[in-house]
Amino acid sequence: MNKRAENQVQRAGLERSAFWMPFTANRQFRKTPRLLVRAEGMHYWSDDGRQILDGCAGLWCVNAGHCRPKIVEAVRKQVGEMDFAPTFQMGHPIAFEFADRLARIAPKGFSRVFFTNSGSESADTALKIALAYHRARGEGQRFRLVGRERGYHGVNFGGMAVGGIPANRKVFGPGVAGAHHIRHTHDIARNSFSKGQPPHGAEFADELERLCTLNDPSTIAAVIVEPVAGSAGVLVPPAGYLQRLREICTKHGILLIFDEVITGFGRLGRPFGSQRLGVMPDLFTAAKGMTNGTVPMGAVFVGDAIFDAFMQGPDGIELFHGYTYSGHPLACAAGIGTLDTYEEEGLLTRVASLEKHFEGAMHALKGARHVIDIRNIGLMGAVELEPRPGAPGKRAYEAFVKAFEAGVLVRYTGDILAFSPPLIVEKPQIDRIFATVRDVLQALE
Ligand code: PXG
Repeated sequence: MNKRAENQVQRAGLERSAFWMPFTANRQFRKTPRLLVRAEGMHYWSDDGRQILDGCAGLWCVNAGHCRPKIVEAVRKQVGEMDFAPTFQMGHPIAFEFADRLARIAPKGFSRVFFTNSGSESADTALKIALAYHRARGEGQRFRLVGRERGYHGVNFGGMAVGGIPANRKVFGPGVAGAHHIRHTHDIARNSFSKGQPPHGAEFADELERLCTLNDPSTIAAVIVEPVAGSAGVLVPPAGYLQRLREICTKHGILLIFDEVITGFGRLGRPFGSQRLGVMPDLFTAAKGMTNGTVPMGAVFVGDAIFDAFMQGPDGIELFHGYTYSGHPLACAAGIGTLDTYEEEGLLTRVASLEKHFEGAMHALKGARHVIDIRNIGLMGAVELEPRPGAPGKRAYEAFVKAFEAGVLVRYTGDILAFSPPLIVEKPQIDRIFATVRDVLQALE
């Protein structure tokens, strides 16, 4: 059977397949499937044999590029040696080794790592650690959790409660009690086409003071924000905004959690976003780039003062929390292979040498058809489109489909196109991504 006929048979099977796809228009997809069958370096290959340049690191996770030999080899070796081992009241050396390697690249004062299996689990774990921390110190009345409009902290109940993307919340009932939100920082009217941190909007952080006044600050346990909001369309924090949040949290004894699931592992030119942005949280989450997307894994990095508070009191289990797969051997092996690759190739700081080029190539789209805003920091950026009247989201979706057909993978959310190529990207590949987007937009209604 030739390739085309094979594809048709495969695709016919998709119509009836059992796979309920996540965050996907399932019926629409089955009529016009996009299937990826192979990946290497900066590229995917589709089932019809086309090479596709990866403009978004899979889903913001494949920071070292695809199928990197050290990572592949580490996982292969581990799966044949020890497939699984529990981490409840026992352990295996590779989990300790990986945690120590992670602590070494974390900002000073974060020498403990709690393993999870995803960004969603990391967000929920961080929120639970915050609640348990206050309780351990005799402040169990702190139960409120504050997130932000347009924030994304995964899809589990805790992350959903503090998350701020309406569609991810609206059909799932009342959720977690005591969840509040401050406003998002997106302000195109004042900050359009900003490069790096936009100048206006530090005062948006003052909404936290209003919540404190309204609810009594001693009832608030934690504030969670993404240093740069990713999923909602790359919303870069205004200059001074995170500093202001930090000050208010410190003043009231509220823990500040950074969700670094996207900003971690080199995306902003430093190992973690906090280091680039110059503001330190009390806890921060990670996932995605932690294993280069190879094996699911996440983590919460815990500030020393918080960990120490748990290590007081009588002997016994200090935190009743964890997952069967916390510190899974395959994930740890993938993670160590990932850190080796990042370190050997200088990927955790490589963005510094690419950022200006990326910024220039993106902002050259100013004036291109439908474009109403462009923003960027590190190796993440967004191009916002004017919504088509009466059909919000359609234009960006069509741009995504057309770019895919033209051999470039981009993300879209609402009417925003998002870009986050692997950190191994070369300048001509950056140029190609944005040249393709320009052509696609030009041809789009
Ligand atoms: N926090 C943040 C900041 C994220 O970006 C999660 C938590 C949840 O991670 P898991 O591993 O549970 O999915 C994320 C995930 C997109 C997109 O298109 C973004 C994410 C996931 C899928 C798609 O922007 N971010």
